Amino acid sequence: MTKCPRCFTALTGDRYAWTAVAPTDVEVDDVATKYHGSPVRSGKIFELQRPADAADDWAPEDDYATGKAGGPAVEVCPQCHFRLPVGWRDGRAACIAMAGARATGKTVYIAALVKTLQLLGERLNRVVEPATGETEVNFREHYERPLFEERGILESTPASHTGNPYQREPLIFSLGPGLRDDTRQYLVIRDVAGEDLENPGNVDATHMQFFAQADGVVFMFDPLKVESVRQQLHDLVPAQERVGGDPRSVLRTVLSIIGTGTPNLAVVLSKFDALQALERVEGSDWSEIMSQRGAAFLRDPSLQRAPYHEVDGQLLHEEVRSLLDKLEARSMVMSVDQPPAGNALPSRFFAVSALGVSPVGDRLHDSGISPFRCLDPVRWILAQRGVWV
Ligand SMILES: Nc1nc2c(ncn2[C@@H]2O[C@H](COP(=O)(O)OP(=O)(O)OP(=O)(O)O)[C@@H](O)[C@H]2O)c(=O)[nH]1
Ligand SMILES: [Mg+2]
Ligand SMILES: [Zn+2]
Repeated sequence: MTKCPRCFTALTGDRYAWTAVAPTDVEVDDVATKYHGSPVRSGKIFELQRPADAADDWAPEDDYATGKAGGPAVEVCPQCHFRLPVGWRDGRAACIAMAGARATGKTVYIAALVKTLQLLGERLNRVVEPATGETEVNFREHYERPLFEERGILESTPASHTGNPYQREPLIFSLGPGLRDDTRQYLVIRDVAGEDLENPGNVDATHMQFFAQADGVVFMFDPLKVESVRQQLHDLVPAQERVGGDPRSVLRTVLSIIGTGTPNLAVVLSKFDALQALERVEGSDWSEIMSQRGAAFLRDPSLQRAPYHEVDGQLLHEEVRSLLDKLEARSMVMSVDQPPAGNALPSRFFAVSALGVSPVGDRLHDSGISPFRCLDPVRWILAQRGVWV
């Protein structure tokens, strides 16, 4: 069973919906509008429920949809009316939602992640590419070009109530056929604006409910938000202008949105290059921690071919847990272990650096981008979903 790439609701064999490929009449679609967060217009939606007395192998008749639509039809998600990519139900997708305060590095991470996934794909003999035209344009315009071509840092992701929030559309990447069978594999990522998660009023918003249905939530924690780290880094790396809100309250909001959902929760210490730079602060306790030989957080095995490396992952998990303690983030670790609502989620701690080195003002460092451990959180989630294992 796979999920809708927008609302992440499971697509079961009991409910189907279609619309005409080129509808003649379009009007405001209340359902799609709620899930999208701003007005969406659609053609008429034709729904079909499995009849109560249907046989086990029941499926819609081949020409049911075209008959209803009076011409070519496209399948849409019965829950949110998102147009499903061709053959979507036959594939296997891992659906991931990004989370974190403003400027924690979510958007830059996605850009670096996709590049690193492509490298891993080459080793696995798989092509990683946008699965839809929308993803191709969206990824190029908002991630790839600003970062890799213009070599600038990215703008804040626009809040969902403003002009053109590109993150309302999911990023859908095809990962090629499976490693053990021919099922097409996909990775769906939904970027979010930290601003939207810093607003607790969004807990009940329908357009945020994909968090509850996600296979994985990647929650980013920015070490530069910690005053003592910022002070020690003072002369070592350029200060960053954009600063986000309180990570603890964002985590609370995210956990409330998830409610009784059961995604895997990856808690990620982002901008790890900044902490690594602390090695150079002579005589400080951070310099001692960051120069420990043999620490998992100082090596990056994520491009190794084998599936997600469980032993390395657990080692890193314990190390990052103690780093978070040191970063005065113990209360965050506690709310992961004992969430306010529902049961503790399957969770793991990670450390990543999307850029590899600190940017200088609003430009990337001259040495370019060298992502560090970016694949780990996603490979952990993919492994739980049986994608690329
Ligand atoms: N040193 C360092 N800085 C980073 C890294 N990744 C991102 N940054 C910095 O953090 C800033 C914010 O990154 P974004 O990816 O735009 O943050 P975001 O979480 O998407 O922010 P919103 O869209 O506002 O929610 C960037 O402009 C960079 O300056 C990293 O790996 N290392
Ligand atoms: Mg962003
Ligand atoms: Zn949907």
